[in-house]
Amino acid sequence: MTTPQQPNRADGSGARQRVVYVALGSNLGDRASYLAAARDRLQAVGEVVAVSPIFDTEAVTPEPQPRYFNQVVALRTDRDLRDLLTALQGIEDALGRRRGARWAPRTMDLDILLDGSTVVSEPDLIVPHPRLAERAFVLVPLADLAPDLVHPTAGRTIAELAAAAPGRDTVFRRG
Ligand code: A4P
Ligand code: MG
Repeated sequence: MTTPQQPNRADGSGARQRVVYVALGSNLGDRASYLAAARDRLQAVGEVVAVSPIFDTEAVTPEPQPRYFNQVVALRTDRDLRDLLTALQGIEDALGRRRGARWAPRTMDLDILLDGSTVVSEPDLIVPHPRLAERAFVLVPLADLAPDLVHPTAGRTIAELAAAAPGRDTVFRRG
């Protein structure tokens, strides 16, 4: 990690509380119910302090797939990113995620999008999410929560990236 996680507790232990943006995606089964169940379970990982609308989005996959419901939440947590990833994978498993082929349809996909200016580049943990800067299905909901946030490696705001993202016209706000 290029930005160390600073302890902030009186005894110097633990990671700092901050807001991490997490993407939720579902394109299998009752998508709205899976999103609701994931939001509920995220409350055990931190405090869900903001929730974007749900967007109905075209699957960005090599072969055609059912449309996704996508949403982004702001999660206030003191978990370090590796613990957070493990917790997110536990929620995916609890919601019936089958880990087959990459990009296969799934009941729930939870991705860590952004953790402030923190940049992590490890084989199994990349933050900001490596495809965040060009994906309308996460940029549009994220722009609803944090338009002025600057992507630490792209150097542009989320609103700018969302406005330029290909496929923006295939992302529809529900309701
Ligand atoms: N991993 C590395 N960095 C992260 C991170 N920041 N957050 C690793 C979460 N995981 C991260 O993920 C594969 C591996 O990525 C994990 O083991 C973890 O260590 P996965 O969820 O098991 O598999 P995946 O989702 O099939 O692969 P991947 O590469 O995460 O796929 P993407 O890029 O997330 O794409 N179209 C629409 N409209 N909406 C969608 O939500 N999602 C995808 C999945 C494709 N098309 C989509 C959507
Ligand atoms: Mg994923």
